[in-house]
Amino acid sequence: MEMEQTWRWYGPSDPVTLADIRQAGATGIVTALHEIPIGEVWTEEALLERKKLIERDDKNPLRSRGLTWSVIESIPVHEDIKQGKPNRDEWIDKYKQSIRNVGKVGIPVITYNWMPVVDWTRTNLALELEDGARALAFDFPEYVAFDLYMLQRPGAEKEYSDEIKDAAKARFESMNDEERYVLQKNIIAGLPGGQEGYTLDEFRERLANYDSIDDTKYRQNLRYFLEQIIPVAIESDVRMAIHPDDPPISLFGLPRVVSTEADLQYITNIYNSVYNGLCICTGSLGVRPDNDLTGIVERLGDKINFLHLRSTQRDPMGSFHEASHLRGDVPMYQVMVAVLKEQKRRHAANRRDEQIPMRADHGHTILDDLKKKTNPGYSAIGLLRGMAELRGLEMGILNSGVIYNN
Ligand code: DNO
Repeated sequence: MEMEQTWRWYGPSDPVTLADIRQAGATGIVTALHEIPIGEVWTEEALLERKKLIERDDKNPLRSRGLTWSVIESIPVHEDIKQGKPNRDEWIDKYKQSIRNVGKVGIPVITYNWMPVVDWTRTNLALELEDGARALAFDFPEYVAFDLYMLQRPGAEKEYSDEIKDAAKARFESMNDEERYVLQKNIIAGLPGGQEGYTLDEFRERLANYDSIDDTKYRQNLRYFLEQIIPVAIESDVRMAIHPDDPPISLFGLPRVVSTEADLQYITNIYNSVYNGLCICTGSLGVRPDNDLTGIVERLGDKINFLHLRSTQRDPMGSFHEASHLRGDVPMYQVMVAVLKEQKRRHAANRRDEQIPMRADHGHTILDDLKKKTNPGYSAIGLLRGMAELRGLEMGILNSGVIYNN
């Protein structure tokens, strides 16, 4: 059985249309009600309306378009819950209500993340590769340059080696004002699908909220949240999928607790249920050489509710850029074999969630899209290339006998 092929759609304002997605061959839509402020309840009406828009034919609403809203990515978690503030229960109650409403309209999976203050983070949204394609990148010395010279975070210089600090200084000095502004914007102004953006001062204030929250405390806050919401997810038949930290290292001295296999084990053990599951993002986890991606899929496979397939290419300074889907440091063949074996196990166990939703994540900007305005990482042609490659790899594996004859 093939995985369920899905595509992230940013809603009615996405330059990539539902008709485009259909032509790309996806059958599942991954989206969110991005217009709802973080923390507020997603009502049944708003969910249903969006679901109809996705699933029904534009011209003949009695007909299906051939797409299903299969995954919500994401319902963001309010900062007061993450920080464990005294009023967190009020926000948790709203989150529970959203889960119930999602269950009522029949969307099976909710993705969320537990990254403090910033969602996914990059320094460069258009790194030019040798073939002229543009890729998302995280340049560690540039990030350190921002931290030390623009944010001027107290105590930051103690956290980096001399080698990195020298590289950061050289980088900063070589940049003009415009380049510095773009760097700041890329890091804190918010990327598509992420949290809201900040000015430098707002960002400093947000960071200060975490002055007394270390990894241990932050993990306890996650435990508290999961102990509250997972029973509701079970009742509502909605499987939760936590997305790993991207990148999987501490940024700005903030706590980071969803970066390694041990972190994922800890989380799945908090409440041992498929409803307390994972979104395995190979590109995020793959930035750490100590993450054994194939092993993670083998050992935690039964908890995978969603897959982001993409690859990253690391360098020795701690930087990385997004590679094409079958290149880079992610062993995509082995990962996919492990995923397909997991689906086989689910089939044998008569699990309803045998077919795991996957999406090609973060394509390169290529061809005509280089001339268009696109959402960074989400231009149609690059994602189409990624998805086509992944689909071919999957078909090759399924027909090779590796999964079903051994
Ligand atoms: C980036 C995405 C993230 C992800 C959230 C999940 O492309 O992978 O923004 O959607 O972190 O909550």
